[in-house]
Amino acid sequence: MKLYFNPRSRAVIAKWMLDECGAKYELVPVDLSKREQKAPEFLKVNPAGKLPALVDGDTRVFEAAAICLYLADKFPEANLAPKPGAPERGRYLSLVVYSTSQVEPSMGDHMMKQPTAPQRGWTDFEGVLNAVENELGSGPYLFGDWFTAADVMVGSMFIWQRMLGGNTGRPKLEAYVDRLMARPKGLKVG
Ligand SMILES: N[C@@H](CCC(=O)N[C@@H](CS)C(=O)NCC(=O)O)C(=O)O
Repeated sequence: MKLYFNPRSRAVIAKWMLDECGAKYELVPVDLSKREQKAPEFLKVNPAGKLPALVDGDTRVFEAAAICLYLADKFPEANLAPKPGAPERGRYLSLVVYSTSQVEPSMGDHMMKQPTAPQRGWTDFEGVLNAVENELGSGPYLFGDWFTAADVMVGSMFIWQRMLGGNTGRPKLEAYVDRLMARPKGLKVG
C-alpha cells in the first residue's frame, strides 16, 4: 500500500489509521509547496488534487474518511469497526461521515468567525460540540471501551483544532483528545 503523504496535511490522519491497523505501507512524499498534488500523475489517484490518497494494488481511495473506512474493513483483525450487519454499524458509518461532513466545516466556520447558515448542510460549532459530547457519553471512546475508526476521524478533527492553537472549551472533549493523543500510535501535536 502507498500513502501519498505530507506531514503538514490531513494525510497524518490516514497514517494514524494505518498504524492502528498494523498495516505495512510506503509513504510517498508529496510537496504541497511545489503543487505536486496537482500534477497529472497524482490527479489520476485523487482527482481533487488533495492529500491524503491511498493506493492498494488496483484500488485507489481518496478522502480521509473513505480511507479510514476502507482500512478498517481491510484489517478486521485490528477490530476498528463494527462488522456489516452488526447493530453498531449504522452509528459507526454515520460518525465517520459526520466528521468531515459536519464537524470539519463547522469548525472551519468557527475558526474563521463565519456564521453558519443552516442551508450549508452542517450545524454551528456549538451544535457539533453538543452532538459529539452526547455521542461520547461516558466514553472513553465513541463506542465505550471500543476504540474504532470513528474515533480516528472524529478525534482527528479536534486534534487538528488543537494543532492550530484552538480547543473545544469543553473539558470532556479535551479529555477525549488527550486520551486519543496518548495512544501509542496516536497523532501528536507539533
Ligand atoms: N476532505 C478532504 C480534505 C483534503 C484536503 O483538503 N487536503 C489538503 C491538505 S490538509 C490538501 O491537499 N490541500 C492542497 C490543495 O488543496 O491543493 C479529506 O478529508 O481528505
